[in-house]
Amino acid sequence: MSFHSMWAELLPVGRSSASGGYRRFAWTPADGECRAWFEQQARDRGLAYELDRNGNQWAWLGDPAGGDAVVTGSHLDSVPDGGAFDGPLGVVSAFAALDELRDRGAQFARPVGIVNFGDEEGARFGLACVGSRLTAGELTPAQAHRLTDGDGVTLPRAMEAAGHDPDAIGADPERLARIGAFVELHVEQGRALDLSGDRIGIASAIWPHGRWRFDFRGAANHAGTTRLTDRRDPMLGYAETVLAARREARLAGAVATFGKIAVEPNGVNAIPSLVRGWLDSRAADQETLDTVVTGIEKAAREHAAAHGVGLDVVRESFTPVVEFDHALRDELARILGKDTGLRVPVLGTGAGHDAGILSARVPTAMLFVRNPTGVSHSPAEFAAEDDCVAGVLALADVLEGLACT
Ligand code: HGY
Ligand code: MN
Ligand code: MN
Ligand code: MN
Repeated sequence: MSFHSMWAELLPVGRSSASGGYRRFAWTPADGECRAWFEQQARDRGLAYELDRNGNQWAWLGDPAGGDAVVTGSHLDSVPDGGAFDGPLGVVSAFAALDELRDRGAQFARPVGIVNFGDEEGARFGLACVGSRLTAGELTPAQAHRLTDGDGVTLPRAMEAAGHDPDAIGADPERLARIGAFVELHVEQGRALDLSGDRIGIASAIWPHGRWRFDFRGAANHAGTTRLTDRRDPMLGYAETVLAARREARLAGAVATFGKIAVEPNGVNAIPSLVRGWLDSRAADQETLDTVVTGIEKAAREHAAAHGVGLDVVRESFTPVVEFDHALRDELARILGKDTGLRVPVLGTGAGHDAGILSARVPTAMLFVRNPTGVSHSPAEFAAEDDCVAGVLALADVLEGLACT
């Protein structure tokens, strides 16, 4: 099966020798190596290769102009020190599943597409799913042009440096109109399949989730000479808000994470003037998420006031709940259960995906592959080889069921 050779080729790209984690940020050289790998796979298979206006890559078997293509794929970029599977498993499995169908002598009745969506993790510019959001028209070119990374490099400059025209970006309804169904295979980012003893699962929904920036503004001063009573230290308001977030999430059965912080002037011997913290919060339903975030913001304002510091809260991104297409979900369950008669587990997820962005415009489904660690966005993320192979065969069965006679 071609999965192993492709996996071995891709594995070293952007990998840290120290941690084993990945740093494949959008429009960086590592991202460029991944893109070159994708294009090579497409050309090696005689597929029609396209790089679209938003930096997403497509490989087509057949002419998708008819509008009923079955598309599969995922993303190749990563979070800082990310795992090997989140994204790449879906892209490598897509090519391997197509190879499997060709080996089976499958007769294609519909075009099949493979996609690598650009900048899914948002690790560099702070917004997830940039490639799919631009394509879906959920992100305007003006909004995208304002995205800036931690070094002050804007998205347009980064795109230009990678040889892509930033003025070409924008909604691409014609491209979406080509897609009759999109199926994303992804490593599970949890342990539900490990606990149920299944190799493969089908997604039911993606939790509503968002990112909020909390700016605590105090008074910079000398760490050695300023009495405690004279301080307006924003770090205290931030620290107490992190604990309040954990409390609010636990009470609501949701999740809330302050995983990223920026401090100014960021000196060991300087009381900060500004502490900027980013909250990622997710819940099974909108009402719960609203309750959690409202509770966190209320606590943050109280703590800020208690320490004489200012607070601004900005919602930077938000993705409403995604209920995947029921008919397509049930078709996947029928296809995958037809030989064994077994029910394939259907599970929700708190992780965002390009499939979540597309689902508002295209019938969309997701397949999950067992991750015995349940860990993701970390070098510890894992999927066993036989489960990866099971994922490829399941994806091949799904593509055969949807696109072949
Ligand atoms: O953040 C997420 O859930 C996704 O992995 N980008
Ligand atoms: Mn991810
Ligand atoms: Mn992912
Ligand atoms: Mn994703």
